[in-house]
Amino acid sequence: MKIEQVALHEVALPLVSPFRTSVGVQEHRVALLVELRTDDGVTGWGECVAEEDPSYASEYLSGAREVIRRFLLPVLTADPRLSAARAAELMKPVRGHRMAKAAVEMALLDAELRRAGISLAEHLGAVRESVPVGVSVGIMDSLDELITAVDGYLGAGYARIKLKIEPGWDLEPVAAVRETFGSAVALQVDANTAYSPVDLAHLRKLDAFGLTLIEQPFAPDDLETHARLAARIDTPVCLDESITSARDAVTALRQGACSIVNVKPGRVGGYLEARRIHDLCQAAGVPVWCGGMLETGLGRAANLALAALPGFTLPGDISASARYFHRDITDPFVLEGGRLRVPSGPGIGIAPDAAGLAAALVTTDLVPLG
Ligand code: SMG
Ligand code: MG
Repeated sequence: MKIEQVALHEVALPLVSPFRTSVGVQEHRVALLVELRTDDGVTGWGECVAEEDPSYASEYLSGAREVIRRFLLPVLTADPRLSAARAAELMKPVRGHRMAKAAVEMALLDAELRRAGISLAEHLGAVRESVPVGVSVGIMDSLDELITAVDGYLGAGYARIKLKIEPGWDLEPVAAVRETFGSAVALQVDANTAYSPVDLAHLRKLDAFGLTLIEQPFAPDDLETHARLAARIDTPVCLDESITSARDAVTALRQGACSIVNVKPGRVGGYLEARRIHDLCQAAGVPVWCGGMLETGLGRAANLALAALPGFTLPGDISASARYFHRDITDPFVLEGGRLRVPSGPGIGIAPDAAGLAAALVTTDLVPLG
């Protein structure tokens, strides 16, 4: 396969409601899409999950665009034997920038699999046609507001609730949700690194609420404190920001820093590395689930393919399009009994619809290829 043309599109989609986490508030999802045409005349789509600001991760959208244009595409277009499977190795001389790499790899996978008539789900080893999904609920101004939001999501059928927490918004919101909706609701929390080692005793109080897991309470590079918490708390500790590769996952598990892994393809450099994490966790009996980055329908489609693998035993942050956007850039994903259907068409199984893309489009950059 040879890359003939690449367009980088920036799109902005207003969120149906602001999404607040311990690292900031988002009112729009601004995303970078990779549209890549190959010499076979096939078009592949990739989505870069980097956000506008380097607050969740060190990557950010305009930096990712620059890295893709200046460094990643040149090494890929120069290779006569380019394939999606070799892309990560070819891009290795560029250090880091995993979200940028993942977007390019996704577009290559989409193009290659479209041409072969194989779905990404089948290619990755999916075993399910639909998957149960959860919803991530932001930090709110009041407990009343939170209860109303959770009530709406449970009414819509979501299979589990994740509450964003931070110091000052943790025990009370969790207690309020448990008291209002009962112990049968699958409930978990995500701190996005908001706590420090002095909070160990405080976090142990979460054990009273029967949570599925606590996600990333401490800094990404602080495996030690995660391991100390894991040794002192009954609630399973899950890592998100700390895991940027399969090797990181092995290290974290060996150190006892987590017993569950949140797999985000963008964070780990692509769907193929994400599958490696799935494989090693499955072999070790460690549950994994698919994280979310407020993706458009493109990233959502690919995440559903990944979440259909057998080791994804917990519902992911892969909600219906309507949870995020008034209008997605693809056909919307709709909840059916707490589940989303895994796309079965070739490649990622979906593409932007022209009107949806036009409505969200901010800029298009045609990348000159050497
Ligand atoms: O896509 O439903 C979604 C969002 C899920 O909470 C979500 N993502 O840390 O897991 C996470 C966050 C990262 C993005 S907001 C900083
Ligand atoms: Mg997280």
